[in-house]
Amino acid sequence: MFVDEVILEVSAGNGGDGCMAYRREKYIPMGGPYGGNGGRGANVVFKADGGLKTLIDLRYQKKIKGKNGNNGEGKNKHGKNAEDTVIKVPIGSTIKDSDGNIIADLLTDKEEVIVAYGGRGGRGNVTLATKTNPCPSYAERGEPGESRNIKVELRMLADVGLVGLPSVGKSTILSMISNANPKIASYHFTTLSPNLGVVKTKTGTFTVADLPGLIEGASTGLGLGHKFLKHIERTKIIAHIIDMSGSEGRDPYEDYLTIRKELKEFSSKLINKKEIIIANKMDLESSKTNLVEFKKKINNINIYEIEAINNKGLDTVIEELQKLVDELPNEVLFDEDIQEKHVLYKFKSEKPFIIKKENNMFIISGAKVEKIFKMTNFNTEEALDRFAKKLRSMGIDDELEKMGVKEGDIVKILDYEFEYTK
Ligand SMILES: Nc1nc2c(ncn2[C@@H]2O[C@H](COP(=O)(O)OP(=O)(O)OP(=O)(O)O)[C@@H](O)[C@H]2O)c(=O)[nH]1
Ligand SMILES: [Mg+2]
Repeated sequence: MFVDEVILEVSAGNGGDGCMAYRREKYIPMGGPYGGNGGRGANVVFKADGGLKTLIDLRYQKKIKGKNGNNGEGKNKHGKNAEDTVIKVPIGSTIKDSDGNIIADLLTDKEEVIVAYGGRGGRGNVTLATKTNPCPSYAERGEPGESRNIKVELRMLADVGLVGLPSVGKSTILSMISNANPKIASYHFTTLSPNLGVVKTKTGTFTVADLPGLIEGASTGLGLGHKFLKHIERTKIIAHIIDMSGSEGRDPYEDYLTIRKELKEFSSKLINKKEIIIANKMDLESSKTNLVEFKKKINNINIYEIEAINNKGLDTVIEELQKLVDELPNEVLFDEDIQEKHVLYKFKSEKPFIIKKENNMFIISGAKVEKIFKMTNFNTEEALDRFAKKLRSMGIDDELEKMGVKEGDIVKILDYEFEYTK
């Protein structure tokens, strides 16, 4: 799979509830309010981590939930804010909302974005005290944390791209050095889309993309064309694979030139990339003499001799690749595909409420009104009054009147039903 993707539900933590308490101390008669505020709920944060290569760790985690803030306590003690939940993803991860809008592209190491905001803590009765109501008998509940469905996509930024003519052994190499199981066969164009593998070496890991074979004229659309070359624009290293045996009747040096020409025609970026040359099929008879000729023509560039099929010579190759991967800077380019689809992410300005009439019941919904509802603790008359006032100030009563509400009709918010009184 070239684009690694995971669908997740993320919920930030709820705010802690505010506390309703009175000061009761010896010799202090009318102690006044003494309840502290709740703490903020955890944000869910996604952070790019240069050490990660795939989204595999997220695949088994369908839901991510941030911790709730602590509740406020008496003696005006505020609840603690919850620590953010930080999810590490590889560099190159794109996070989208359920409509496909991009929330963030994490393109540099340690870059981070808040994907779901934690709820604020509810206010305790100390904070809620006003001149007209110096000792409220209610406190707010914590604000619910934001919850949303997201998709995380990784445009695989392979460290190394395996490039070469068809049937030179690219997929065989990938199967030997990595966890991948690509299809291998003696006919051309066995590989139709890029395969990715993760290589573990003594000192680290890197990723390799095995690309479909290129042929002369690929840049003009022959064979599978060059559409896959754009994937290696983002790689650090090109590993150029050559069938040194000339088993299909071609000259290995000509093969080398053909591929270089196609790379160059595709883009100057590719031709200037760090390249290593791998001579494969060294088990076949003609390979030794061909290699001598090849080396003469190419001016002693270091060439790695391998027999992919027998897993020979590959240890040296992967050690060298690991070294280069560690040395070279991360090349993270903006993919045009991403840019095209990139829209500025904005919260839709929501209507504060919607009222639907069903028989004699009025159902009120909307993010704002539901939030006020969830933050209200309905255990005292005063809290209920305050809730009613808030609805009135939002214009809900006026709207209900317009819709013909009568005394005693049922008004419903979420699961809560109450009778309408003027
Ligand atoms: N003798 C010999 N044959 C090899 C070696 N490596 C691969 N082959 C054979 O070469 C053929 C092509 O191998 P693949 O790995 O499928 O080649 P590819 O470059 O991925 O080919 P495409 O996906 O079609 O571009 C297969 O029959 C392999 O068994 C090798 O070191 N020696
Ligand atoms: Mg292949």
